[in-house]
Parts: sequence; C-alpha cells; structure tokens
Amino acid sequence: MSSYHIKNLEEYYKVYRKSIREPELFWEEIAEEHFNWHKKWDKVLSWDFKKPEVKWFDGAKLNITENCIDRHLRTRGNKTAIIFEPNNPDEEALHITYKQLHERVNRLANVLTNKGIKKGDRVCIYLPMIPELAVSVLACARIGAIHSVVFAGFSATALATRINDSGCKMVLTSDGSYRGNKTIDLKGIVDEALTKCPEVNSVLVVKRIHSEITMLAGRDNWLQPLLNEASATYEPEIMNAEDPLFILYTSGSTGNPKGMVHTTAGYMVYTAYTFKNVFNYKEDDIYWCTADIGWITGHSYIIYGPLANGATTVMFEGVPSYPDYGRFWKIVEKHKVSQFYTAPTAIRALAKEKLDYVDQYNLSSLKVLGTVGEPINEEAWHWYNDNIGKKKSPIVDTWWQTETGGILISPIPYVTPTIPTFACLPLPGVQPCLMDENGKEIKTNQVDGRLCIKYPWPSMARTIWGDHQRYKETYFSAYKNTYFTGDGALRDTVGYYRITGRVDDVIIVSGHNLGTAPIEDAINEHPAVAESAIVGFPDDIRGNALYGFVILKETGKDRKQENLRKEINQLITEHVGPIAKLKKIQFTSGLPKTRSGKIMRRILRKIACNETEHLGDTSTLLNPEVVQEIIGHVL
Ligand code: 7RM
Repeated sequence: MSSYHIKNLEEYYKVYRKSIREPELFWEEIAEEHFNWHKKWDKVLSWDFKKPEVKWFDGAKLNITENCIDRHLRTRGNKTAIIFEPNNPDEEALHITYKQLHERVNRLANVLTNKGIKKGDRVCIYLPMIPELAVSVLACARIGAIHSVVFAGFSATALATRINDSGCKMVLTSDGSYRGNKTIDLKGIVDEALTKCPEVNSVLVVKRIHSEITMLAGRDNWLQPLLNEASATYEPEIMNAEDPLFILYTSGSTGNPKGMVHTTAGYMVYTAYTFKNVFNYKEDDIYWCTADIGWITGHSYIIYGPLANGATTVMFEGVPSYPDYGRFWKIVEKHKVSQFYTAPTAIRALAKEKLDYVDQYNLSSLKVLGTVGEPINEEAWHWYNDNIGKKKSPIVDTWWQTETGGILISPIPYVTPTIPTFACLPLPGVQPCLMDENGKEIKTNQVDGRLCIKYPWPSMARTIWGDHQRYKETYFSAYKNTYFTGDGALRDTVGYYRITGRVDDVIIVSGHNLGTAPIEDAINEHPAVAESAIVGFPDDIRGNALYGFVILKETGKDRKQENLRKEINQLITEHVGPIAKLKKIQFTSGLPKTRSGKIMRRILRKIACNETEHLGDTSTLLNPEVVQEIIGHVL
C-alpha cells in the first residue's frame, strides 16, 4: 500500500526516503492505486537530462477527464465539483455537480469534434473565470486536443503571438468579461488578434456580458446553440501517457514567451498527489484557489489536482477589491471555504486596508492557508497568519513554476512545522540541490546557492513547443545533468529551503551577493510601508548600489520623506546589515507588475539606471501607467 496522504512528520521522512531510494516503485504504487488506466505502463520512468528527455508511465493509456470526472460519478455524482462565484455579489453562485460537469464537458467535446478538432490539434482558450473556461479545458482533454489557455487580460498582440506559436486552429472566447465595476471587450481583442492569425478558422463565443459584438460569418459561432444541439455523451479519446495535455506560455527574461508542454499521465498523478497532501484535502472540504486558470496555478490547483481527488473547487470571476476589500472574506464565509490559496501580492494589498474588512466575516471554516507566486515577506505572513488564520491555520508557502507543473517545495499542513518565509521541505519524489558559482553542488546546510532539481518528477514540462533546443539551453545547460530553476535559495541548518528570488534579481554590492527578498522584507517591516521593490544601479565604488521603490500606506503619506528614508535604512541595517542600505529611495503609488502579480524588476532596473529609452514592451503589464509616473519622479 502506498501512503497517499501523509499524516505526521515521521511518516513524511519515511515516505520521502522511500521516494528517493525507490522513485519508480514510489510513483508506481500511487499511480496504480489512485487512478483508472486503460492499459498500465511498460516502464515507470526513463530519462536523460542530457538530451533532455523524460518519460513517465510510458506505454500507459488513459484519459485524464475520466479520472477527473467519470470515475467519481458513481460515488460523487451529486457532489458539487465546481462552485462558481460571479463577479457581481448579487448574482447567484452556481453549484455544478460532477454529473452536470460530465454532461457539460461531453456536450462541448461533441461541439469541438463537429467543428473538426481532432486529437493533437491545438485549441486556444481565451475566456474569463467562468465555468465555460474549466469546461473548455476539460473538453479539449476529453477529445485529446491540446489546450493553450491564454490569460484573458493579455492584449491582442500577446494573444496573437501565442496563437501563432502553437498553431491553434480554434479560439474559445466570450463576448466580454466582468472585472470589478468594469467590463472588458474580449471578443474585440480576439478579432484584433486574429487579423494576424491566418490559421484560425473557428471562433466559439460564450455569451457572458450581453454586449453588442460583431460575428464574422463562417468563422464565429455562439456556443450555446451548438451545445444545446450536441449529445450529452462522449467516449473519451484514449491517450498515451506522454501525449501532450496542454501548452502554457511563460515569459522568459529574454525573447518570446516559452510554450511549456505538459503531458498527460505524470502531470495527472503529480498534481493529484500534491493537491491531496499540500492542502490536506478531506472529502467534504471546500477548496478555493484565487488564481486565474490562465496561469499554471489555475490549471493544476483549480482544475486538475482538485477534480482528480473528487474535490469541490471554487472559481471566482471577480477581483479582491470589488465591491470592497472584504470580498475574499465574504466568499470564504459564504461558501465555508476550508482551504484558501492566494498570492503574497494579494495579501499585501488587503493588509493595507482596514481590518474591519476582515473582522466582519466568520472565517472559522478555514483549515489551511496557502501562498504561491513569489517570496512572502514576514510582515505579510504574520498578517495572514494572525488575521485570516487566527493563528490556527497552517500556512503553506508553496514553491513551484509553470515548468514544474506542480508544487515541489512546500510544508505539508499539520505535518511540517512552518517558519515564516520558508517553503520548507521538498515534497516526496523531489530532489532539490543548491549549486555554487562554479557549478558544484553544495552539500552542506546553512548555505545559499542556485536552486536546481537533480532528478525527474512526474509533472515536469517535457519541452518548449517547437523549440526543444531552447528548452535544453534554458533549463539543462547551466549545470550538468540537473534542472536549473532560475531561482536562488537558502538551506538552513535543518534542511529547510527559503526561496530568495530569481537569480537574475541578485544584486552584488561591494562583492556581497544580496537577494532582493530579505531587503524588501526589512523595508516592509516599516509600519508606514505597504510594498517595496529594490534594484541595483551602477556605483563607482561599490560596483552596484541599491535603489528602492516604496509604496506608502495611507498613514505614511503625511510623514516627512527624509525621516522615512532614515527609518527604512535603519530597518535594513538591523535585518540584513549596513551593506544592504539603500542609496536612493523613491516613493511611488505603484510598482509595475505582471498580470500574475510579479513585480517587474527589469523595468525598475532600467529606470534606476536611466535607461528608459530601452524599456521594452510594457503593454502586457497589469498597470502600464505607473511606469510613466515612476520615470517622472526618478531620483
Ligand atoms: C506557480 C508560479 C515561477 C516563479 C519561480 C519563483 C517564483 C513561485 C514561490 C516563488 C518564492 C514561492 N509559477 N515563486 N512560488 N518564490 N516563494 N512560494 O508562480 O511560472 O508563474 O512563476 O515564481 O521565482 O521561479 S510561475
């Protein structure tokens, strides 16, 4: 018997050791006991990081939607699979049972097939966070088409690039989307993008906001009438374990976005197993991840991981600030959410507001809190722990990437003792290591280095769509026979990992390697500071000096800036050391962020270095307007 659900620390270490000693046996037992296969694998794992080539469960046959939907029908047919919470709090939430989800996915699978989509074809999904998004993803998987979800906040140019790179033939979209008190003209964006995408011959449109849009005859169809006519049954396409399941784009530090390719069986097994353990999911829990399905977090931990476990997963269409800053907590109370998973940037934004927005709601249903996407600073961690978890819900700081498919380093709640800002321990089957500047593995503890993974795990991306060479260069060339994550990390005396940030964010000041995260943590400790970002800029003597961009809370706005600067540097001196003191501190109302909430330090670095004529494309930012404001006040 495998140990699918780890219950205490002793068991974790036992399971972990087994997963390292006998990785194939470890994953084979989990795969065998917890999933439906049409045919078992010939070999659990074959790999060669030099090519690189990785295959899990090769030879096996399955369909992931059978595992996420059909096999639950007998025991959980009337259980809610998806709770849809609309943008408008007055619109009724929707509870979609496994039976209903099955029917909806089948109908759409038939529509796609009728439109000529076949196994292996790429389908672009450009939809807001409405049930049709999850249904579209699953319908593609059911017929063996490769889905490529593009976050519905991306511009027409970004959408066109992604459609063309993967050769999508079809786009699924909606007339528009709701976002707080705004609407977005999604169909208009698709129309603009498609002027540059000659291969797309079919667009299926969901009616969501009932806006006036134009439909191109012969290309565009409203989806609902097609669904009404379609059959509610569909025999799933039987896939090979290593058939691609989806492509998801992630931006690199240079060049076009990379279409990361994830395959079927390993991805399914790994996301299901990690969902169960990282969120301590139990049968009647209500799980809510606030990410958008346009990101890997939504793919793995709103759709596939939860549904593979027969869970109830919440999909939220709106934003945390609408109609007010209490919306998240109102939803937690309303649906009695047990697991809540969000990004540090959201926590910091909400922590800036009055506590009243939290305190008017009953959050006693919460059992596990999670974070993902960037390092969480101590202050945000404590705010989350004190005010949301009431010091009773463990916080899982989950480290992973689009490329890793699933969570690799994370505490297991009620098992791993947590330390703020530490992602703690590798999950079973994950073999992290730290490398020094000379490419040698650092074997001791209490060190920092570049974070690599030296053994395959089932959900790793297999290639970059259409560019295997780039896959090799980006991830398997920096260090021999090892996957390089691009992140820096520190390992403490007991082997806990703390992710310190992208190594491209490392700033060397007077020969000292400084990670951005600990310095930003120190700045954020200041009671008047809401958020901050630091970058390096050239300095004659130190090589680099530090430039801080700081957002103040309301309470800080009438303080004297010179005093604030002194206090901030005092905090840095205390927490990191005088070497990390900032030479310049610019107060600003916002920081340039990607759509998934990551601070774009690349842009700040250029501004701090006075290289604003080469800022590059800022159009995909969440808040491009803030760039001009920052440039206007540069020190
Ligand atoms: C899931 C996701 C990946 C990058 C990764 C890190 C950073 C993610 C954490 C984190 C510190 C964390 N995929 N990152 N999680 N840094 N602590 N818990 O975010 O492809 O969009 O980004 O995000 O730098 O390399 S992603």
